[in-house]
Amino acid sequence: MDCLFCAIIKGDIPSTKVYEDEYAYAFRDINPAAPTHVLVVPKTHIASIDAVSEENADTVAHVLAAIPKIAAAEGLVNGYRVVSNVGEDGCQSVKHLHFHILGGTKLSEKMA
Ligand code: DGP
Repeated sequence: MDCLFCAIIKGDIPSTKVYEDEYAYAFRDINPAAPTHVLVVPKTHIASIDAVSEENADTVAHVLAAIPKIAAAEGLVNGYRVVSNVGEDGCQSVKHLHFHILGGTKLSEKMA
């Protein structure tokens, strides 16, 4: 399967890693939308939140559990935002589930 984030996880495409464990990989977004912009992804291919099921929910829970650890390591003591775009209307450009961690400044109140 031709997946950009699978290639990043494998190390075939370079990335700036900020965190890794058995289930999750996190790296800096190439086009940061905030002073801190990290992408957290499952190591196994899941297309989006729309593909989350009973079968992969444990993996997704592990990925979510990595987020506060990454936020703490990034010094986001004042809070942050977690975003996951889904599908065409959600403007998801990479079809591998990812959570954007955005922070390091006061973010816009506007959500969409
Ligand atoms: P989304 O639009 O929600 O699917 O977010 C995809 C994000 O992935 C977008 O913010 C830019 C980022 N991105 C795309 N290609 C690369 C890449 O090759 N390396 C890194 N680090 N980030 C990428």
